[in-house]
Amino acid sequence: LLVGIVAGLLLYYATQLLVPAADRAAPNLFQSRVLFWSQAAVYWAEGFGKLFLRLMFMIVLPLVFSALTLAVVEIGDLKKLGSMGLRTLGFTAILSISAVLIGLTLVNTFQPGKAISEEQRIALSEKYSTDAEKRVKQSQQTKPIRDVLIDLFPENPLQEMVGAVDGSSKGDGMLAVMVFALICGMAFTTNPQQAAGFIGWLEGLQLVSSVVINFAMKLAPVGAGCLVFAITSTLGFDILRVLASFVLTALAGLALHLFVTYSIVLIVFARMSPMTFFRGSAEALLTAFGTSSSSATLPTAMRVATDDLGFPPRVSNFVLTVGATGNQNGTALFEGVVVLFLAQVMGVELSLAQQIQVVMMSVLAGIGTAGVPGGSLPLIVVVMQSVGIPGSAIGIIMGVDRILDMSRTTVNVAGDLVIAACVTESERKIEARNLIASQRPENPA
Ligand code: DAS
Repeated sequence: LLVGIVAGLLLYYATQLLVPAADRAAPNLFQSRVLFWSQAAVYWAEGFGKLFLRLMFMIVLPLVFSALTLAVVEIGDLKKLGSMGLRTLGFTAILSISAVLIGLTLVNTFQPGKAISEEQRIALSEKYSTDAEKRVKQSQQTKPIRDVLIDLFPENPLQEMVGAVDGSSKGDGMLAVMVFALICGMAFTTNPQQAAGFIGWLEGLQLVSSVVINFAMKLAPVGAGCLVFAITSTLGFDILRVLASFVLTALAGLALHLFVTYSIVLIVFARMSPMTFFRGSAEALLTAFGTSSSSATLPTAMRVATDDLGFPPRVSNFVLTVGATGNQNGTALFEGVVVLFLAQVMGVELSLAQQIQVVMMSVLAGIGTAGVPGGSLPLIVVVMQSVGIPGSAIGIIMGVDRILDMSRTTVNVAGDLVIAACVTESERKIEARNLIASQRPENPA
């Protein structure tokens, strides 16, 4: 990241300041060669950066479809899920929706993406928009809310999958695919034995997608560095100021959710002191921050939940396992922030209906995110493209994603432990009620 930034700034000021000055002093001495090599450097750096992004784009469809379908299958048939599962789902929905709303509120309030000039916005738009994505952008902004809801249910899922990227979809593109995946998941739960073969295929698809993401994230230091170099050499220091305000907005949202929302939920629903909770879960939260992976943190979270927080294993094992893949509050919040930020940077105005769509997709994408480093990035591209933001614009934030991934993973794991605390308290209340009922003397005949 630092190499990309420093090299980009040197190139920017060389081509913007030194070359014009040299031109005035000694015309055509060496400027053309400097300009040629600087353009060549940006050209190839940008090319490698786009190759890195393509690794993520290529697994968006299989990841979204397999992760969402399996998330529903893992939650299982709501009747069989039992009351503990329903309460876990309920808390997951409350925390995820509140997370996205915090993110959207902060970005709409502070507008971090508006801090660049109009010509810089045009330069970015030209650099990142393809014609197809411009078509999606126009189509999305004029649709009435009634049609947005109808188009959630695709006429032809395959066409929606292809159309989500090239702008040819009749419906809502990836949002329609997500709804299709949820419906498939619910259908599987009616007869998982007979559908076992297809579920196994989906598990393989999800595994392959996660392996490709892991590989892409190994290239991230170079890929993100190239993307930051290309954008910094084009826009100079301004883009760094914009990225800094984006990082601060995202971190503020995550901190608000971690320390305010979770504390309120712990006090109200778990009757637990936030200080006790954060002290007891410190080891799990530090592991999440260090690994940027909810899945890698799961064993530690399970041990911390029973040994340090005192939750019963049957509650914490269930809630944490479901939560590690299905409850990603930090990611949902981050998706709201990054999508709106990039819309501001790219000059894409989002209507209220589109922002509501971002909330729905961010909550769903939070369910479908793989608990690995950078697991949400392909899904963020999906949310972006569904509201007309060019998917490749995610390259703008790639350089600063690492610290944000560490932070949002910490919030994800904390959210799973908060739900375990709430479900533990509700289980205790149910047992207390059953005990009282069982001790009540039989009614005299
Ligand atoms: N790193 C992911 C996780 O492990 C979160 C993300 O990519 O947003 O939860």
